[in-house]
Amino acid sequence: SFDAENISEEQAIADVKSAILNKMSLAVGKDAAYATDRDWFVACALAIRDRIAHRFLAGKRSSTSDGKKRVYYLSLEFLIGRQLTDVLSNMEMLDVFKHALGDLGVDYERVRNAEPDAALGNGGLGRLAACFMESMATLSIPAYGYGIRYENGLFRQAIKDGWQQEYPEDWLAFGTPWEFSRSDVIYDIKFGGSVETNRNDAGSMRFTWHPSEVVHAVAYDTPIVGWRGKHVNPLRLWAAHTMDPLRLELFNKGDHVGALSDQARVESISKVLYPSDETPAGQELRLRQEYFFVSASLQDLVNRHKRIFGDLYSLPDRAAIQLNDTHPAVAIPELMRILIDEHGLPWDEAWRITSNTFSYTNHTLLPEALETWPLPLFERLLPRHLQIIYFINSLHLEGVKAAFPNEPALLSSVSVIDEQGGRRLRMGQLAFIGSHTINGVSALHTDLMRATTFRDLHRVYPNRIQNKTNGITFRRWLHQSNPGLTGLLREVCGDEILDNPEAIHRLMEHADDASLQERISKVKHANKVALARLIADRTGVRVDPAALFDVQIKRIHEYKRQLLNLLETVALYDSIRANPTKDWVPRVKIFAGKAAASYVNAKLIIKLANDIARVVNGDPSVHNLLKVVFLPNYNVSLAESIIPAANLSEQISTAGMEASGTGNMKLALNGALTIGTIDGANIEIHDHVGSENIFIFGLTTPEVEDRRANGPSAQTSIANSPMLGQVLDAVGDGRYSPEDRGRFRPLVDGLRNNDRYMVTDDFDSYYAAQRRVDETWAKPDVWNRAAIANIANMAWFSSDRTISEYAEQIWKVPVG
Ligand code: DL6
Repeated sequence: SFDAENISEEQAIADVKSAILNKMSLAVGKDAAYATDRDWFVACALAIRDRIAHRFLAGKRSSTSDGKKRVYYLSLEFLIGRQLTDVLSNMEMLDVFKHALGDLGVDYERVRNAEPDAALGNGGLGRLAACFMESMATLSIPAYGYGIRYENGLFRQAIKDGWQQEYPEDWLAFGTPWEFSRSDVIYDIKFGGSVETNRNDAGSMRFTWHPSEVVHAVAYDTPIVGWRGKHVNPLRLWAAHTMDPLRLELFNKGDHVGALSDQARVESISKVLYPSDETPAGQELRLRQEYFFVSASLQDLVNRHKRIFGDLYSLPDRAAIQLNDTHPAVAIPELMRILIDEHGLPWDEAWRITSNTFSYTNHTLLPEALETWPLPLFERLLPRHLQIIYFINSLHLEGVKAAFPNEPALLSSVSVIDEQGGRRLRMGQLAFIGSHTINGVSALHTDLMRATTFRDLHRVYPNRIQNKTNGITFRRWLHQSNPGLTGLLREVCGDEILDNPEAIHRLMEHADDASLQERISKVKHANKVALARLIADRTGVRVDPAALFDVQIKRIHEYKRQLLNLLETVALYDSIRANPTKDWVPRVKIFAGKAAASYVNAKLIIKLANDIARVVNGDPSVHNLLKVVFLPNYNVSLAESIIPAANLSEQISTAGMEASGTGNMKLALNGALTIGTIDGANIEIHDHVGSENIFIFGLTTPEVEDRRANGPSAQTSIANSPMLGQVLDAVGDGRYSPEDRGRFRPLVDGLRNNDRYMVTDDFDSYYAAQRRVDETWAKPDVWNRAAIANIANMAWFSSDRTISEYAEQIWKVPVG
């Protein structure tokens, strides 16, 4: 950008130096001589934030004056990670800042590492929201992200004696320099109470909600900078405050604790992110969080729309609201309430506006993860919304009855109310009915939505479901996290790759070129040396960067089948010991991921990984042919270190269960080969990179269904695989837990008696696929060529492509 400002590089560095020093003394309040790494981080962030602010305001002004349609992305999670490198790089100021700091005797890497990760999300869903925000800014789509400003993000994971321990993550303990607090943007959020019904003179009904509690939502804006800094969008996060922070009356009576307890209760709404992923949170506080951020966001956008356009009839033409999963689905009755109760619109008009404004993304079909709320709880917290939902549902069911008069059974499956097993509200049904478009996140997932979870709703509304395969931002996941590979790509394919990922395809022209293969492998090796150092620092385990780095990094969940990988690790360990002189491929199995704190089996799987690591790594008889590493506290920053160093990407979920996956895309883009099932976006990765460049194994989705229905049973699969039988015996009998021999019995018994995730059925085919991996690794030219083919063919997985599709086909907003 110094070019754009027409100044020399020296001048740019000098300007930045003085801006940083200025911030150090005037904002941080320190002398540079005494500054800590964190102080330097804050000074740098504030210095670059000043430059962003101008573009931020300009962007807001121009979309307001142009009356452009805006996108509102409502998400309970934004897994942003660190922002300094992202912002500097997108502002094209990274090198200037590095130089400026260097001149001041400060190492940029240390400054970068001083920034805490903003871990306002659990995993894929939250990280997708962060990639989407960056792509929307890059494509100059006027957009707001709306979410919650959690004081504590996803817990910090420590591993003690091999067990996961959870500690609070306090990224906000010392504030964050990125945000602008908007103490003037405050909304009342109401809860509880009752609804009064009256008829007005014209005979129509009027509903007045008398809440029993009112909470304040206060806005904090973080600017999200697009590539080359052309456009900046706000991520507006809401914090909860009490109306009356200290109830004076109580305080004066000496009940200091009582006076503050109300405040603590209210503010708990934005205290902590629910650490569940693919499992229902199901707590009152969670519903309060959902309504809290939805209501604040809708009041905010309705106000903005009215201010600019005068009335609310044109809302669908000027606003597209995307619901990131069902967590914000209460937005549908909330917008109806605002339009009807607060702005006096008739029902039909309000419904036209609402159903033409919302669209909904589904991220999982796991039945236990589909959100439902007990009616009594919902009614107690949101009595008016329940009335509205009942009315939406009755009109919807009337329509269904009229269209399908001979199918009464259809009604119970498409109803928002689940009448079985205690009456509950089904948020998926609500989101579907209130949206003009519903999308899945990979081709297979979308097909399964149509065929299973939403089969009947899809019959009723056959044109609503679309597919939008996920994507990742190449700025963070290639350019910033893998500068070595990016440099090489620029050289071979030209600088165009920075703006147009399709240009990376040019690499294919040189795929057979030995010198390119050599260079690609050198870049990978350098990244592996760095990761090996990190592994030694964090776990004490020494690994050889020349070994095959085999990584499985993601949330720990039974359907993702870390257990399958661990069982194969044990089988491999046994095979090496049985035949130590064979030409085994040296491997490092790297695991990282967090388990939901209450997920007993997932925590036991972490313990198993650590127990296996202890035995294998301590066994000199395997001669370093196998090492097992569990890296604690997986987060965005750790992913940025692991992904560029990976050779093999483990994407081994039970077919039909991983909606898409996005780690699979990041790893392939960085030249790792995938070993994977025919699941989620693995299928599209396979289509793009070609069968010879990916290791596919396992049952297909229909085969999984068939086995579930007709067998054979897990017992039979185990009986048919002597190797698996031995591994299960060893793990179940305590070979890896001599101090507590029964420790892993629950995992093994679970597989023997009810192998819901088909680990036993897929074991042999997975083991065989791993041996194909070994064979390929033994031919470096073949491996490197395949790595090149992966990198070269990943352009389609850019989140810029995904967002362009949302923009054109769902939101109807122009791109660029
Ligand atoms: O769509 C983003 C991401 C997918 O890539 C993963 O496959 C999927 O598991 C994940 N879903 C969730 C569901 N959480 N809830 N609800 O995180 O979404």
